[in-house]
Amino acid sequence: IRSATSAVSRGKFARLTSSDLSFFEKTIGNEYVKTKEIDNYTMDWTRQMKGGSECVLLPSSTEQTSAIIKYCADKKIAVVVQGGNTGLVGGATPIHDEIILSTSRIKNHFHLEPSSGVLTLDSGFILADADNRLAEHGFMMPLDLGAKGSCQIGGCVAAGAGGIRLLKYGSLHSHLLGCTMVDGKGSILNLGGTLRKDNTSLHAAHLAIGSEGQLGVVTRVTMGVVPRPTSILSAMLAVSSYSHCLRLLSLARSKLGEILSSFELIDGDTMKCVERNLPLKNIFEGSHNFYVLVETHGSNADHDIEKLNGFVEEALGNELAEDGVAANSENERAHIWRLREESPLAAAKDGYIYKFDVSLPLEHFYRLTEETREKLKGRARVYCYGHLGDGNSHLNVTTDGEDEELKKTLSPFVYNWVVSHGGSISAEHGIGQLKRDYRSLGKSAAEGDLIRALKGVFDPHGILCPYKMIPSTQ
Ligand code: 2HG
Ligand code: ZN
Repeated sequence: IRSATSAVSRGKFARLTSSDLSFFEKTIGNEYVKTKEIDNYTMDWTRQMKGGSECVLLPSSTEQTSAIIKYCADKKIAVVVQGGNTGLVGGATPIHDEIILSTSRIKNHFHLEPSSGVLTLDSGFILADADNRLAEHGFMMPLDLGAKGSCQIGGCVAAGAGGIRLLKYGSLHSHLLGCTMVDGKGSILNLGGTLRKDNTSLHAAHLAIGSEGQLGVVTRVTMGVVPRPTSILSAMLAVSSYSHCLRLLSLARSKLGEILSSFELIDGDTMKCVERNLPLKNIFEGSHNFYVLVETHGSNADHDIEKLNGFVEEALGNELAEDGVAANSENERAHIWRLREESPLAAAKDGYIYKFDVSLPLEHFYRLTEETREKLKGRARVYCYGHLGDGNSHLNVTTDGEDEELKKTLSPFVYNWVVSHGGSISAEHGIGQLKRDYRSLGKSAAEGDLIRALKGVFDPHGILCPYKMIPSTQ
């Protein structure tokens, strides 16, 4: 098990003592201070990273969180904050012996204001559970992702999660109105508010988005939610070339307009991998070079069906697509989504996996896959799937076993390629520990200085999630 891209030495933090444990037990109750069977917390979801923490704390409120962090700041105990532990870059996984503060029990408060569609909820609510509760009132969480059954809303904010319908609804920056955050001194910060419009100050709550627990622990979130679409339609198209995929994206934008909610890509090698490694069949006969999954969210089924059929007919008519299937039932819809959402699982079953999550201008999007494939010919399998509509490629490379040479050379190759083509080395998964060595690539020195200064304001002792995205100011 690796702990990071490169080894990092332990900071000058205090070692946990039995009197620390007694304080925690007194503050949150014995049963919520776990010291045994904590592998599910010390190891990341991909089971590739593991830290040596000796305890997990499960506070149930902002106040308990504040008491813990205040104590840790006083004693210089390092803390890593963890939500549903579904991240892909080890941001919530300890590296050395940081104690783990889990937000799983902070899930009491849930309040929807139905006239405005403003929701305030505690950070430990699981995304799918929150969404199900909203469904009863005709609302929906604007974000959706494969990990929805386990990821928590606080973790989504801290990770800056993107997902599969960002194309229509926008990122969390479009929705977050306020949050409660416990900073690295243990102070409770109520940032922003509940209003959709409030330009009376800097939008400080937005600093929580993508902060990876390094500025504070998000304990409560206020966000705008969206009307639940009453008509959801999906279609999959088989496509011969990447340039045709791009032309289909333009066609989808013009033909589907405001109802276009997802435009996802699966390349031919990924589809073969899905069929080889999972009990899941392609919906098309024969193989194709690319597949795009299109989804619409609207409020009038007749109108949406007409639009989607018009799009598919035109795509087939002018030969932008080789084949096309519009899902006719909930089962068919689920099937085509499984092909896309289980692509990461299929790739992981190949053996050893090197994962990337990059943003690229669309003209370069697929060239990265082609050049990586060319470079690794005969040595590795290269897959590309992702959110084409957002310019977000999930490039995944697999080998039968761990390849030391590839581990050293592949990331620098991919990241330098991405930055030199105007992209970003992390589109939606973050930096965490996996990309720490590359965190300044493509960013100006001035931006780095500003972020380090902010870290110093929020967490002057550097105890929150050390060794990761923001270098310690200590
Ligand atoms: C997805 O879009 C997730 O499926 C995971 O962001 C991507 O694991 C991956 O490569
Ligand atoms: Zn993704």
